[in-house]
Amino acid sequence: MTDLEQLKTDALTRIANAPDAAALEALRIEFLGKQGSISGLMKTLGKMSPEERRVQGPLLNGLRTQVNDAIAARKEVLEDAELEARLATEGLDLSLPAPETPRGSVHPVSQVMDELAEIFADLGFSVATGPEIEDDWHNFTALNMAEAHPARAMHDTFYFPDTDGEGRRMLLRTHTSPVQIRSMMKQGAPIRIIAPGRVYRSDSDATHTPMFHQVEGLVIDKNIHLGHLKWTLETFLKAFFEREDIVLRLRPSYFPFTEPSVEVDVGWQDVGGRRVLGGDGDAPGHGWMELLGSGMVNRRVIEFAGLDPEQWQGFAFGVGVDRLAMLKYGMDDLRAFFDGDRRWLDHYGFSPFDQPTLSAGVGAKA
Ligand code: 2NL
Repeated sequence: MTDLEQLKTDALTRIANAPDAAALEALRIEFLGKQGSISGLMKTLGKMSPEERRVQGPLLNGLRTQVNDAIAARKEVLEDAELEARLATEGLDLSLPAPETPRGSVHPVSQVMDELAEIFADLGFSVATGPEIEDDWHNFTALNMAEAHPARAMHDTFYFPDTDGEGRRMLLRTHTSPVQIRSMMKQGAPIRIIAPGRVYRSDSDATHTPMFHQVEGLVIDKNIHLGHLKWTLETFLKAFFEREDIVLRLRPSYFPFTEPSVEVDVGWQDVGGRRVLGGDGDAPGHGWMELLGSGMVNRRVIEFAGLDPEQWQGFAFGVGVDRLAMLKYGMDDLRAFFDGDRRWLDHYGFSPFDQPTLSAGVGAKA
């Protein structure tokens, strides 16, 4: 027997008898690895005469292929045997619950914004967004807030040191109204939008954070009146709190951007020591809770936004998203909203798979 035949017999026997995957891998390295015996022989081809190479080349290539195939065949046998062994010994209890995959949760503020978008989409409103860094014209002037208005003061509003190209002071928006001004100027009337987002005020205590979330709504069309405002807010609040017995009380108020302005209270009742929204606030043991500000858009604001107030009118409202979330989901500390405490988020967070829908309930909890 030639050396080559000896090597082949030796290799194929040992491969066929390899007891496990590790032993088989060791054999692969021994024969076919970079420093392997067959690889070593392949390297000698280069030093041979052309005649000798013509004979040895096919022999060596054939050997390499045979060894390779033998390893693959043995590997399959070993894997089949291992699977058979596991099937014979391992039991699988299909009645056990699947292990929980770790996943994030939806913050209550985001959940409530999704719920509001869903409810207002059904009423024909689209969602509008805009910059959080604003100029004082869009944030104040266009909303009929005069140069001397107290809300413009440094101790209420975060200003940047610089101005824009037109000399306007730059600031962190104090409400999402500038989004609505921009939408009116860009798309004109009629318009039905909500503007959810972060807003900033220089304020910090147990019930105020310097950043909070607001949703404002705006309708501009022909012949819009307070009745449309009341119906829209009532429909929204009933859908949001998922109660038919929500009762509204409209109180005269003042905002520079609306005329007339109305504060909207919602009736609550005492249920086991807790205030639960619903019912007539004037009934014994009941009360009223202020929930939103609203009104008919001031004609000067319509003018500032480039529309003719003789032709177009409408209503607007604003509500704090953080407060809505606290009321609906029974959270008592506003500051916990922005602490980033995982335990709080695990407790109050929502499943990302549980999208609010009108048919399945906007506030469904996982
Ligand atoms: C509140 C409630 C409110 C508006 C916001 C608004 C927006 C435009 C025009 C007119 Cl573009 N109004 N938004 C209206 C009434 C109330 O917010 O308590 N704010 C201090």
